[in-house]
Amino acid sequence: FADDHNTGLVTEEAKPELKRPSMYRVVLMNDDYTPMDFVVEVLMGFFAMNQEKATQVMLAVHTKGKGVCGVFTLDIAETKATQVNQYARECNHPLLCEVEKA
Ligand code: TYC
Repeated sequence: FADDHNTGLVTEEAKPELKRPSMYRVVLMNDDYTPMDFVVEVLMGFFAMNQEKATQVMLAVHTKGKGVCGVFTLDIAETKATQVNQYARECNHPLLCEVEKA
């Protein structure tokens, strides 16, 4: 039903407007108490990183204060952050994951 060529004539030809979804960063925050090994396990378990990559990201968060674990559509980003925060709380660590628009 789109006016494809701005003719002012809206045709009956259905034209889906395909837009790329907005993307969101899942960001891990540094803290003084969560063990480094735990953070590495979280990055491997929830973000499918190998040990080398997970260690790199963990150390970047440790030194810079925060770091990106991955970029996802909103529902996946929110689910990952919630899962990480729930797991960290179950394990009595203050580790915090946040979502921000990319
Ligand atoms: N700063 C923590 C420590 O020295 C390690 C750490 C890294 C904690 C990354 C959180 O997101 C984090 N044990």
